[in-house]
Amino acid sequence: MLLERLQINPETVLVIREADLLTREERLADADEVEIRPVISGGAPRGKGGGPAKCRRCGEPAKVEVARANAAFCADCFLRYVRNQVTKAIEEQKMFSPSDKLLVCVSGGKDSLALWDMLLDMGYDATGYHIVLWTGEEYANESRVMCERFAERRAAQLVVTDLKADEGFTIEQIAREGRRTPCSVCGLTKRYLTNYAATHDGYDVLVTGHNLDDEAATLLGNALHWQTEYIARQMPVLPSTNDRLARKVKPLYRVSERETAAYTILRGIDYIVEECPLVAGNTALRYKDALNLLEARSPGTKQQFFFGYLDKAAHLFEGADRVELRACIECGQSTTGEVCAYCRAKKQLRTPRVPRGRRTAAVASLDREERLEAVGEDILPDEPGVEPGLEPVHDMPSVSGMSGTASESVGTATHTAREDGPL
Ligand code: Q46
Ligand code: ZN
Repeated sequence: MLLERLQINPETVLVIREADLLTREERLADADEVEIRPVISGGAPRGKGGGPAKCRRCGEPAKVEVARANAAFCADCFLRYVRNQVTKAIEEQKMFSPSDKLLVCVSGGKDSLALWDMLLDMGYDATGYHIVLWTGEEYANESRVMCERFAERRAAQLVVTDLKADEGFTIEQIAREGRRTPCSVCGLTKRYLTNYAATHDGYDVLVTGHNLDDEAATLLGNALHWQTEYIARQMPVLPSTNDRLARKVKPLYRVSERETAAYTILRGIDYIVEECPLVAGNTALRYKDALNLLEARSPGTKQQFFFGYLDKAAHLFEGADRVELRACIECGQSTTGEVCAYCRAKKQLRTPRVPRGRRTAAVASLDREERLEAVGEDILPDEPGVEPGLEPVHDMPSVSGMSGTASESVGTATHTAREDGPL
């Protein structure tokens, strides 16, 4: 009723009262204070006859409704349901084994922290990796704090790269100078730095927090533009094809954004609720919006779309992403040309501004090259205009010579750029 009165689609939010989740049947007292937290996506069934929903597994009053599974769960059974989805993803897709060293990209957002939490609970050797992107002062500080607090609480190892201190630029600066779209450079930077960290610091697998909503939105964007080479790369596992490319996996691809949000709340994990200040430029949002409309009318649409692609269509695109790779002459990372897109982008930051009339053409041509490279090196944008996950796995370094140093005091480590680096 409250949500109806506020004209809020209940499928896109979670209602929280004193760190507890409320289902839509629960009544509020006048004195109750509730938080209506936007989480995007999801859905919910009512109990039989319109009564309160019961947990499908144990029959206790439900806490979380999962419309796409036509089910509702109590807190314990919901956590179990989410973990089962992740276990199924890891096992069915042969993502990694208990002996592998995992590097988990963490942004401070709900998806990546929920995933890190689950992997640690499952007993994996999972180190977190956070890049301070500086898409906004406050946002950057808070995101880092969320990751550090989580690492401390779980006594887990966290590696941090500070873009400003270690690489000499900030995404906010790029947004301000207007030479490139922030999300385009940000996506490129994250892919480059995560790949660097994974391949140079001895990790077997790079793990990202892309969820079902992210994957369905990316697939929709790619299908609308028939970007077959990007469609071919939209798999939950991207194998390493050479020692400069990390194996990448997405264990949350079976879990929706609303479900990871509910998981973090029920587990008492603090995450950064605010969106990245530069998110307005993220074109994946419009595909997410479109899918949310469909999901609200037909729960299960996103799952049907993405799982259907994996089961029935992915094999049709096999090989569409094949390109010849070589080592970047500047940094040694894989690239389709002489100089990789990251090195080119960094150089461009140092060059004089493009005259106003020529700026569009210059930016467009660089983006086009990057898009071509993305097919081969997977360090660049996943697909034109569609940035990976809204969650900054947010969704990172591989310049030969970069090094990581562990900080003993808080269990974190910082990558530092080499002094003779491209910047
Ligand atoms: S962090 Fe970066 Fe996202 Fe912010 S600037 Fe865009 S890509 S929105 S996933
Ligand atoms: Zn390079």
